Amino acid sequence: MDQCKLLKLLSDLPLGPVHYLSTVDSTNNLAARWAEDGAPDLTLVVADEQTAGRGRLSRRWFTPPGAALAFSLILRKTEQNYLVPNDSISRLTALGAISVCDALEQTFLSTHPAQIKWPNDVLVGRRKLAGVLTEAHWQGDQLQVAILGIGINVAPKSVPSDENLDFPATCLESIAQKTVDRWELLHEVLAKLLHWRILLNSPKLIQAWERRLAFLGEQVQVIFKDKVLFKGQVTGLKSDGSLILRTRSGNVKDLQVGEIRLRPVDSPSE
Ligand code: BT5
Repeated sequence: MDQCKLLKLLSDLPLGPVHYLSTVDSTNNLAARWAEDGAPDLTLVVADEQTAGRGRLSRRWFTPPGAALAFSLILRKTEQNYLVPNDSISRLTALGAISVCDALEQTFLSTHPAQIKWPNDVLVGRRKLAGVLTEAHWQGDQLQVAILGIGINVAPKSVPSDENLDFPATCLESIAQKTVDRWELLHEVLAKLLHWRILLNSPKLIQAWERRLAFLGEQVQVIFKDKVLFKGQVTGLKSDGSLILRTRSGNVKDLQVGEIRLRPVDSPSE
């Protein structure tokens, strides 16, 4: 891939400026710097390799060259396009995760359902295939810009070794059992993102997220700083994207996006 080919590939989509880099520290870092310099809504940064790709809470995201998709989209409040209310930032993460799931199923995985492990992981066959990192930039108490970063494992080389993982991982080619054109997938994910962006503040987004919720009806462990806080059954989502769980004693708890991780109770890693 190169800048010219990428522009051509994405020319039918109403995006902002599109940038391709063969290597970068993190597409989210670069997008954030450009956003600060005024880069417009829907500016896209795509990299073949990230040397310091990031997950949530300073965790690492592994992106070796030639094997994965790593990109960030600048979402800016404009006259035509709004963002989300300040208390609904998790909708932006859902926008990314739902678009990845839809695109996977529409292109290479029509027989393998993709699910969302709340709040930001895309799972196929209960293994992590993609992750979403949303970073919000505020002006006073107003959300002005969000950087939506997406990493998708395509070829087997993109999957980190087990000792670097806190949840089992996989890649698209292992599931699809064939070679995959990652740029075709990029095009489809972006097309889905543009579709769902219009529905960002609609109940439809939460409904689509809930339909794809991993472990729905199952018992999970809620983990905070490597400690199991409690166990509960996943029962759904609230309209702000918080996760609803019912504990064994019948109490209903909501989880806000934060330093929380979920594990199915039967997880071999626990
Ligand atoms: C995420 O964080 O899953 C968000 C990942 C977002 C990556 C994209 S790539 C483009 C953009 N630029 C960036 O710098 N980031 C975004 P989290 O839920 O915190 O998961 C991080 C954890 O996933 C790590 O601690 C590892 O255990 C695991 N991990 C790291 N690399 C992985 C990979 N390639 N596949 C599966 N799991 C991985």
